[in-house]
Amino acid sequence: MPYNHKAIEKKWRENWEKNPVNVTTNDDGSKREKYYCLDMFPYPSGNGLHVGHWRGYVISDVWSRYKLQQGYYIIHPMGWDAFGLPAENYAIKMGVHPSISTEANIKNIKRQINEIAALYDWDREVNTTDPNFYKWTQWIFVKMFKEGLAYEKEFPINWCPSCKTGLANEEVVNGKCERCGAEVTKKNLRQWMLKITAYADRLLNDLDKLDWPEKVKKMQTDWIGKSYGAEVDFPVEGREEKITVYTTRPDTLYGATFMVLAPEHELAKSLATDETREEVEKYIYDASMKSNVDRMQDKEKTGVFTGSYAINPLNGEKTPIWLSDYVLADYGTGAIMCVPAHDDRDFEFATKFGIPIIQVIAKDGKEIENMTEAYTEASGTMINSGEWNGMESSVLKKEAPHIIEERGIGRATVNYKLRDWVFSRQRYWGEPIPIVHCPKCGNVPVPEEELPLRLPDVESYEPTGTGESPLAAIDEWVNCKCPQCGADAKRETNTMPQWAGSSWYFLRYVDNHNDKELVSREKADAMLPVDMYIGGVEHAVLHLLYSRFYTKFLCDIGVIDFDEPFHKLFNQGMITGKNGIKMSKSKGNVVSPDDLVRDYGCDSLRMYELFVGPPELDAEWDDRGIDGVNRFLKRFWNLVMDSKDANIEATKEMIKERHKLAKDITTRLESFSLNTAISGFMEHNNKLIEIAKKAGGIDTETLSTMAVLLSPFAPHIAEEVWEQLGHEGSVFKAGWPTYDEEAMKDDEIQVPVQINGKTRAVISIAAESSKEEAITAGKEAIADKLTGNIIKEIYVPKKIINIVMK
Ligand code: ANZ
Ligand code: ZN
Repeated sequence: MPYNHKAIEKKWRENWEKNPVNVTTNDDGSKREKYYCLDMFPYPSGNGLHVGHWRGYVISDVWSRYKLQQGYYIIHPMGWDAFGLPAENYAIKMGVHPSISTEANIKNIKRQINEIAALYDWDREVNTTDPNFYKWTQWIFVKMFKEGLAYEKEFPINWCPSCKTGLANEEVVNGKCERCGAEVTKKNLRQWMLKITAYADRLLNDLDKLDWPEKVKKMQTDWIGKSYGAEVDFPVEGREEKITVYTTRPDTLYGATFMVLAPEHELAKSLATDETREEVEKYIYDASMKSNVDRMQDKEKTGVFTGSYAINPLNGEKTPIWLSDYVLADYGTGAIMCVPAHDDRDFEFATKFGIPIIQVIAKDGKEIENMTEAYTEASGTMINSGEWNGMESSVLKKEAPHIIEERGIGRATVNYKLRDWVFSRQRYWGEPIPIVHCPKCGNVPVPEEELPLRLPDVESYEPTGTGESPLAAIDEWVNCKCPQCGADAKRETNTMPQWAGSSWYFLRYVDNHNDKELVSREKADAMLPVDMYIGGVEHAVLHLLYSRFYTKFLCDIGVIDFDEPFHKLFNQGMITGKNGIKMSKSKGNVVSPDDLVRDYGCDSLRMYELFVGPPELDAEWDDRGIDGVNRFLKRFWNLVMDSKDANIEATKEMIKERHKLAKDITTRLESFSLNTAISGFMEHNNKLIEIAKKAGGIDTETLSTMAVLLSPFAPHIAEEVWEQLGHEGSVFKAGWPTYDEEAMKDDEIQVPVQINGKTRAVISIAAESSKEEAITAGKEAIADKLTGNIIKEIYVPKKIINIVMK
């Protein structure tokens, strides 16, 4: 009977439908422990899945089934991240309401996902656009509002003119909108903010607890960007106000030869003199049209002198005050002291505008004569620095903030790069922010028992571009009564960002039908947190940081009892088309899994998804490669068919091979080396075929072991083989095979090593050694005697090694 993937896969799909192999709860009284293996849930886009999407889902399914075989009960859910720009843009483009196109897309993708034959427990399915789900997304917001973590602020935010919405810093990549690629600008808008900065230290410190790739931890650490420094107050000549600068290098204070303010700084305009006013105002206006990222980029510095001077509080020097857009308004104090001798940007600026450069740190105490670039190392001896001269700069760097504090000219500070999270979007397709604006009471949250606040239907859901969401146009929705005092009031019309639902969805899976609580404590305690989270590295900062923040908040208010959501994280690499080009519809290089499943079967495609390369690296897709794994499955199948009725008794060789196989697959799985696990199957299968040629077949236990080991990777054929070999019940009830190092040992034999027929040594080698192995070992043993030219090397298996020399 030849291997017929179609028949086998159909048969087992139907069978699993009736008798699910996954144990999804512990309710049966079994003492199984839970294992929660989570995929990053997809956006239901209209393009469907390609072979690149399969990769992550196959990896997570292999891992889930492996854990199932190890005796855990598996929580392996799937759902839909269906709010947000991609779904909405798609809907606008196709001219259908987002809810309709989203539903259709979900249906299609769900069908495709089922083709993977993953253990998904569809009973746990969640959809972020379902009112029963977003009720809790809104509930979390209300809780945050009550705790003072959600607040309103007028703010110059990143604005995408094409998507017509505000964006979080995280959504701006190289000055462009992450979604559509349009140049991002600034717009002053009233925004809802989440105070993620209140959690900065915990988000930083708790990274230590996590079994995550170092790369991702580093990215989060850098994003949070904690630094120690000082604020220094500079009096302004002829004025009352002082300007406070933020610096991480207060040790260089004597070298500060000018000061720069962000163009948005509150004093910027007023520092202008009659001569400079026109130029200053023009500069301020131009800067307002650029994005932060643009401003930070390496390009020629621009700036304008205000005409005013500040006084260096340490030495009383007059320092000119400039405006420049390389200083950001929303970082530190929006004002800096500039030390051109020791900072690249300041050096460039000073050189361009002819400002003096004073070196204050010198390597080996020697002053550089003509500086051509800044000396940026923080090690050296202080010079030109009054009472600090002669000090080691790295020591001073730590002490300076405290000295400044003692002198009363500033204070030591801790600063973070992390900003509060811009949480409102001026779009339709998102969760309405559950706030009522009352003329008397101010901002009042929608009472918790009235949630969900449903997203109303609108006629035109396209963005307005006015800074208001399309919801603002629905009077009967906007006008409402204040929940607190009953006065006429208006609803908030902004919606939440894409990230709102995905920041907590993993909690809901374990109790998705609960209409009383977000998740019951009992279920949360039993099934959370996530043990393994699998997804692309593109979410290293955004989604993973937000999820950690939400989890910590929900822990703080007692909803759950843990404060890190994802114990272990695995980032799979991308599958690319030819020459490493990202697979996308627009590039026309998408490989659809549907045809491959039809021609080779799901099992072959699953295995090939892993075989293409190390799972953590990007891999180029080549359809032809699937032949190789398909051939392996056929050969294994034939071996089973030839052996199953032959009643073969296990030989030592077979037993040895069985244990080696179990060890190889287990260790490769444990180290997540899934591609070499597949090649391991191929090698051992070839070895077994060789053995079978001599012995007339392979014993049932060895073949059964292979079926179990294969079951996480190729579940259908594993089930069929298991049944063909005469076992009752599913292969997934078998349990993961163990192995015994002793049984793997090769038999050793003693062999004489001769030179020209004369025995010179006796060595012990493995009985199964090949000619090559035997001769290499023999030559090693008599290396000092091999002085002439070797003419011939003879190995009489298991008897003699003879080297013929001249
Ligand atoms: C004087 C100085 C001398 C600085 C020196 C650096 C080197 P991090 O580590 O990223 O926090 N800075 C402060 N606020 C800024 C703003 N709003 N926009 C742009 N730059 C700003 O960087 C802190 C340093 O970046 C600060 O220390 C300040 O320049 C600059 F040899 O002050 B420094
Ligand atoms: Zn009111």
